Amino acid sequence: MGVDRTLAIIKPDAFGSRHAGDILAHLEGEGFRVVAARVLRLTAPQARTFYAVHRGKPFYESLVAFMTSGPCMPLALEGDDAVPRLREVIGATDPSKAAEGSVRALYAESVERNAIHASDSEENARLELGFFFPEAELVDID
Ligand code: 3AN
Repeated sequence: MGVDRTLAIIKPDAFGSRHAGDILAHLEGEGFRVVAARVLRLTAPQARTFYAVHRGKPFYESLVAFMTSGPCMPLALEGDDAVPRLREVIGATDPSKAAEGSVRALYAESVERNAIHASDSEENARLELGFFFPEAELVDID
């Protein structure tokens, strides 16, 4: 275990319903520090690239449409054991199965409109952080 970084995205459902502040507070309350943040609207090519692992799945086109439907908020987060810890804090993909008190239990509407993304491995965290943030934009906290 060590301090490391991971990527979260507050998705268009949660950003549009003005829960970005609540979710940021929740993540900070769980010990994460924000080392970079943006607000942007993904283009279709960007969303397709970001979710390329899901290409061909039945929900892929709908996922791309949802992720491009409005602004979202990518966050670079730092914390102890950040990748697995953040997965735990956000809860299961399906909010009806997400642990009580997790971000998705609190703010997600459905399996697709599930409020937040989090990298699922250290390798993907590196790739996904690079997708949104040049190294120079990640601040040194200490
Ligand atoms: P997670 O976001 O928990 O890592 P993934 O990587 O399996 O889950 O799925 C990526 C995104 O695709 C989810 N956050 C969700 O928005 C969407 N998704 C996943 N599975 C489904 C599904 N069965 N039906 C609709 N959308 C889905």
